[in-house]
Amino acid sequence: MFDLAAGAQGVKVPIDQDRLWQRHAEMAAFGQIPGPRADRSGVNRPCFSADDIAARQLLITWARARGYSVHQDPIANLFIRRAGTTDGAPVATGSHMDTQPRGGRFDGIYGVLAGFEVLEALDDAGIATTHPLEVVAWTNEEGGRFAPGTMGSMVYAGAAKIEQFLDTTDIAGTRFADALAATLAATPAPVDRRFGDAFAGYIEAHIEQGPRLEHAGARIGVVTGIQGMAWFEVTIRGETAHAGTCPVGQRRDALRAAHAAISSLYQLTADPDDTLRFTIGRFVVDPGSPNTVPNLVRFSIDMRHPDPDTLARLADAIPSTIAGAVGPCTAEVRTTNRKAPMRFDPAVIDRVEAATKVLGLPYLVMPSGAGHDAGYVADLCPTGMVFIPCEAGVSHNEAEFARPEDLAAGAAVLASSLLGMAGTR
Ligand code: HGY
Ligand code: MN
Ligand code: MN
Repeated sequence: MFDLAAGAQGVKVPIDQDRLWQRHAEMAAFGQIPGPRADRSGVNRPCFSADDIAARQLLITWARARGYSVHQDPIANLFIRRAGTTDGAPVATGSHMDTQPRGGRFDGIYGVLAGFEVLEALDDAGIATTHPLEVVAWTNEEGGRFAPGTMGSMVYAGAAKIEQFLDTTDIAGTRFADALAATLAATPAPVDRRFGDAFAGYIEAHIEQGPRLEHAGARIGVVTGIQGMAWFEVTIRGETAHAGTCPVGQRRDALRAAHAAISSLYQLTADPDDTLRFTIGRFVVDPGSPNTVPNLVRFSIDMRHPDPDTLARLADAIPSTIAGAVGPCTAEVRTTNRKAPMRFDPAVIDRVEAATKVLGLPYLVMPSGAGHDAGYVADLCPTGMVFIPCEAGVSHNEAEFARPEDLAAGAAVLASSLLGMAGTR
């Protein structure tokens, strides 16, 4: 048990470390893939996959067993509600249940399960809160199947309209709208929540997904904000030709053009300080035949930086850099997501830091390199995040690992911080 000290108006909330660890093991079974060791399998649980739906159904089963109410909104964000002594705006927590294709057992799901553990621990301790508490599982945070990521929190917070995403397709050609309809129908919860319904506050627990906490010997990250990001989808078009007969000088070779464009982009984004993050994670070549000159290449760009001006300058230079490199081919550059660096609410940052201090946990005050749903929820209400370390900072990788005692410590800080917001009798 991880006893919560007086951080939250002196109440003791026993976080059950074993229960929290066991719930992670049960959720990791949905989409399990081999990992570096038998006890460290990875997870491939794309948004709205059968495994994602099964994980949602299991969470709802656990919630119903505790007497919590369960709700969805029209983009299938899932809300688990523990009643308060009043019916005011809930204090919320949560994260996402979908994973990367070669994902880990903690990215996203930890925030959902830590939040759920707080609700259960409050029940076990007989503690009532003034505000209702809600755990939210946000739809499609990762964006691995349907780009961009953070669709659920973006739409809920009003940063995008659901109509923008309905015709998005995955690599198999399935429309987001069709997968969404199937998920809503398969999830035993009424679609009775509206986008933008108020929260009194929101705190998300997440693994750091980087090495800073581990290097600093810290067990908690008090998160100050999230760096900016810009996502693009680039389409380069040429013309198919015979690989054996067509002279190179007469070709409109989309792959050769893509190679030139990407070389120019790596020059544009070279950063001796290694602060900029520039990633081409998806690359598709058509028709993909060894003896046909490619006529189409599609690739993704994920670019991030903590400074808004640097990010904007480089993002604005991407279309012209590509256009100048593709020779006889044509290029289309579509921005699929753009978010400036953001800071969390100072009062929430202070609350998380105070709870961490009371619990006597070594901590680091730090920004987040990874994107999170909290980045959008912050547009709706006072928001913050709690980080825990993950081994060697490894994430978006089957080897992702977090210690049971750190999962519990993060949940204890979360409990104390949420209680401070939700009020107790
Ligand atoms: O990409 C991100 O930053 C998040 O982990 N999905
Ligand atoms: Mn995540
Ligand atoms: Mn992730």
